[in-house]
Amino acid sequence: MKSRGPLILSAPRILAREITDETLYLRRREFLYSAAVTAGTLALACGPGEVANAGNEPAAPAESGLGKIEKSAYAVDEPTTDFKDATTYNNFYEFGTDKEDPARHAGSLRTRPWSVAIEGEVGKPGVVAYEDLIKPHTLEERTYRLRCVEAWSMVIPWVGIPLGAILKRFDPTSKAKYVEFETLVDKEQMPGQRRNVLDWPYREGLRMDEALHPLAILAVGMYGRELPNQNGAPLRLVVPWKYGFKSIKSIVKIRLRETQPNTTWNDSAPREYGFFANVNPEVDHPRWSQARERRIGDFRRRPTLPFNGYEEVASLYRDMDLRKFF
Ligand SMILES: Nc1nc2c(c(=O)[nH]1)N[C@H]1C(S)=C(S)[C@@H](COP(=O)(O)O)O[C@H]1N2
Ligand SMILES: [Mo]
Repeated sequence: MKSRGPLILSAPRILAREITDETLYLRRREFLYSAAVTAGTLALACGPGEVANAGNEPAAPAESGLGKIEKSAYAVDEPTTDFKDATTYNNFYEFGTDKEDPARHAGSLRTRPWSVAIEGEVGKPGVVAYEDLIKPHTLEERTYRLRCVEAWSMVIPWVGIPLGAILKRFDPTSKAKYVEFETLVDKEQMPGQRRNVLDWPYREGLRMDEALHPLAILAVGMYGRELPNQNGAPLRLVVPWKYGFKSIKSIVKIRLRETQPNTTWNDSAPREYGFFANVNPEVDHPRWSQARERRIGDFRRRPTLPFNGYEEVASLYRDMDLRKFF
């Protein structure tokens, strides 16, 4: 454990661990495959990919608990990250600061009953049960890249609802220029909150035009099933053109505002984590380059794309200097 000040999202520490993970992971794959070959019949039925995934598959859609899910046109044409990796390599500091901590400790989070308070610049404020928030909408599958500010990335098939469609139900007023989000605070359910590594509750925010962009979603599931707790159950934001820390998990409050909200990572290290946090290979983090990233499951690093490859959002920032507003 570090002794100096708050923990800060950091690339080098993570990369060192990933290399170990990868070696173990490749060995496990080899082992599973050779075990299958020894078993004979299994090797005839399955290729290496399928065998390596044994035990890692999410529940079948019939048991997903989500009902009907519509495929959407928003799907990157890249292989999705293994379910196992996407659910065991996480950032969710409410459960600890190591990548393995959320999968280990998030079982203590009670995701039902759950409600979300909608406040501020809306004509119809209120506290809404999770089920009532979701019910009027069609769930869509959206396969997006997720680029963490720490320079790793994944491709995740989310299940969710456009954020704008939800916000509009509460009648935003003409003063609603920003949206603020908050995660649950509960030291019993979220043991990582017993330490002041961040200023709880975890808070995030978007400008209203960003929140209304069709790419921004509230996710309730991934890989065809409900969100695992470590991924932000029962409800989390996904903003694929921004660094992952913007995609706040386990949301209990949505507040529409006239002024820009303070956000957790920006408060904790303003020079390192901006409010906008658009993925930008040309603006380095003060302590590491953002030009390349490692896709979890790959060995080589790949170039990072402007806006994480979602350049249709560029028009939202046409008049802004994205080096200044990072
Ligand atoms: N409440 C909360 N939300 C959070 C975080 C967190 O620590 N707490 N971590 C963020 C970061 S840094 C990333 S990269 C993504 C990771 O999402 P995933 O674990 O589902 O891949 O969640 C984001 N949302
Ligand atoms: Mo992140």
